[in-house]
Amino acid sequence: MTTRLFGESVARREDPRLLTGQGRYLDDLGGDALAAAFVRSPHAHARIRDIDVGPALDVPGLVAIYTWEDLPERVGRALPLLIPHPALTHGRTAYPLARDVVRHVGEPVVMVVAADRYAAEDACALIEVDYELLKPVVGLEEAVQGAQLVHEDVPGNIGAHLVQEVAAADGRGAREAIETAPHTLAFRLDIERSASMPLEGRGVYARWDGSDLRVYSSTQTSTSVRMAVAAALGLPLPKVEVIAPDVGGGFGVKIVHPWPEEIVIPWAAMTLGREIKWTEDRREHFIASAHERGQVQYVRVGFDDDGRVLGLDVTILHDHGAYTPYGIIVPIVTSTQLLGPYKIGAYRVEFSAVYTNTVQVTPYRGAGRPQGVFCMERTMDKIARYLGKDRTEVRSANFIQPGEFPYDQRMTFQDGRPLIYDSGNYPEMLRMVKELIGWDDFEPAPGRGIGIGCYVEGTGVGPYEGGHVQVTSDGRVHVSTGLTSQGQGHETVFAQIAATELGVPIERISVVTGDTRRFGYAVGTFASRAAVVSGNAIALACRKVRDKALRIAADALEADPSDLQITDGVVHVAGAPTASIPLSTVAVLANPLRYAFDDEAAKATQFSGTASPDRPPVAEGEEPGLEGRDYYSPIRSTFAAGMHAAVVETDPDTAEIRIVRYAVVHDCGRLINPMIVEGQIHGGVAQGVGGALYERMVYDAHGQLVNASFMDFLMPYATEVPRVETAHLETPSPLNPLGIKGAGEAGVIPVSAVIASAIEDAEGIEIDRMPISPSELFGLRSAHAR
Ligand code: MCN
Repeated sequence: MTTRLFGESVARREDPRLLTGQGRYLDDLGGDALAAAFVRSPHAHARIRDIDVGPALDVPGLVAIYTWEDLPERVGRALPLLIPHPALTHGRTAYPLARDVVRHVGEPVVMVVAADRYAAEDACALIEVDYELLKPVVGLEEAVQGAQLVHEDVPGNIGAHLVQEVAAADGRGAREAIETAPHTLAFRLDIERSASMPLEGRGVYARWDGSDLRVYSSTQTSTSVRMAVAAALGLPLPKVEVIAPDVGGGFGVKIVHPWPEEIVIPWAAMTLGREIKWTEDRREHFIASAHERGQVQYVRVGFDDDGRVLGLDVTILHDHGAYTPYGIIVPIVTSTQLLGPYKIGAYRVEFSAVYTNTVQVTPYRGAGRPQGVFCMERTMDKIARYLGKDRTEVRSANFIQPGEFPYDQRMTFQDGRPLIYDSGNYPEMLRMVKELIGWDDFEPAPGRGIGIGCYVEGTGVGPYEGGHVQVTSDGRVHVSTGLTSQGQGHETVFAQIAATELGVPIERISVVTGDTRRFGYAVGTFASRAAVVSGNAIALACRKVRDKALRIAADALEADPSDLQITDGVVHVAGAPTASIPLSTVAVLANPLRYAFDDEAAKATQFSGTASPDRPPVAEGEEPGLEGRDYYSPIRSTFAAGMHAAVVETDPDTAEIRIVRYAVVHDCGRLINPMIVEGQIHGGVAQGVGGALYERMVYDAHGQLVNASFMDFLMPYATEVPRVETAHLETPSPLNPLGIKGAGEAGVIPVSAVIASAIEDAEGIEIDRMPISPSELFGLRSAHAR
């Protein structure tokens, strides 16, 4: 049957369009729009004494120049703090344009609008901002000394401090359990800053027609941008539409809503009555969007002779940059998800979110999990090394067993709900990954090592998503959902779900995402949630439509709905394909205002069921049209899991690190499209390789990001990314109707831990930092030899 497509590796339907240059990205729109450009702070920390726009006023093509003082009160307010938390006692957000103090290089200070980007940039170059320099706070150690403050009213630069502690079954706390354990270890882990680096940066294009505002944004959250813009501009929600066109990658950075540019550009478009567009350049992306990952972790662990963890105590210093627009979600995720697939006796996780004069931190693919997994997996490796045991044996000794689900980690998850794992099979996963990489047959040799890393990932977080499904009288099915797409393949997978649920060939199904004109209530694409939350919502909406189609068809065919099924877009009596009616005809019947597009549909009028004189044309309780809408709101997150293993070789002279093999076993519940999931994993692993070996944001003592270009910021090329060998395990989630778990971030999460594990095996030197470069490895070798 052509319509049972759930679980099939259907080729990505969006690719012919995207790969032949027919995608419509932000910068493809608004060819006639005015251009915006920004004067951004060249200093990490300074007070604005004066802004002189005079020299720029003669630039040909200049239309307008705006500073914070030009913004109306409502527009100029500090940007919203999106996810407040009781521990975030000193949350701080920026103003759309800097008000009096700039707190990182790149902060927008002045907006220029001009006929084109050249003129706008020329004007920017002539605007003189007089700054009083303040001492910048750079580096976690310096920040927590508190001698200089990023925000004058935030003592010690501590924005948030949270301790989460879970006692052992005998009531002992983590510190006591560690002190009384047979063995203890203590160590420090350093994780450097990195960032989402989508091919397409951010961008906004706004137009006002005198009554309504339309905003295009390269965003992961169009519905939330809409709410933010409407609120800031004082417009009723129906007067604002936000559309995410094709988006060339997001990886987390486009989750923030609103970005300053998403407020000031629509406002200026309204004020001037002109279309205005801005597309971020790469340098702006480096210095004025968001980073992530940077943490220092102090770990103490107590364990028994088998390597079972009796107590774990982790203290995290999290570099939050200058602002906390997205709350403290990243360190919260680190501290809850570092527990991984393990039963830990007693644990205590403490973090401080620390302000520095650097770009703010918001989630980047993995969002705190790579740091947590690095912590726990380094711990497992160190225990194994200490006890002289195989690293997989120590992991096995700590695994949650298949019969123990649902497993309550007795902590609060990032959404405020209990941290309960719904399903999984970690011992089987370990067996699979060991077999895939050949763990037991691996021949150790100097300069050649094997490593492993395990993780669990809470996916499909709420609060909700919706789906709308409409069958039109030409037999086509139009699916829409409010969340956005950045390359995940949603046009394909959501069509697969609809094809399977409705029994319609996929060629007749189209999918629209991220357009508030089509679907106004949605949360967004992040935290590996689209498949679970929108996927189930679309399935539920399809079921409504299917039920309605069967009711109408039953009437027409004088059959019982329970005897009907839909195959290849035709409703028929089960086992009697000739007693049938096409869905296109059902769609015509569903709307008594008949308009037949073709002969087939015209024939629908021969069915008299719905035209009975003693019934209203639209039956009671029904609505006209063959369409339906439904929402799915998960009770709590569903937990995907994975185990990766790698073989690396290190050069004895240059300390170059080469990944020779990379194996992944992954469990995201029922797979909608295995090929797409594998693509997601491959992409994630590539980003993970960047985090493990290459990518870091290098700030100097003045708070200047010295490697803010692709000339200097190392990313892996295809030549550095290994072939990824993948196998799937499917433990369906009992929490949602389709039994699925998320997959979008999985690939990136354990890579640094896996590579560190393998380098350590190759070199016999402990690796406590990510990334690790050849020169650092060389330095560690020299130190080790002394
Ligand atoms: N999928 C599936 N079967 C499952 C689970 C997922 O077939 N059991 C498919 C989904 O249908 C979807 C893809 O795998 O096509 C990823 O699904 P999901 O885990 O729901 O993740 P989201 O769709 O919510 O995407 C968000 C996730 C995140 S958080 C980041 S960051 C990220 C990522 O996706 N950013 C990306 N992958 C990206 N891929 C691209 N190309 N570009 C980005 O910016």
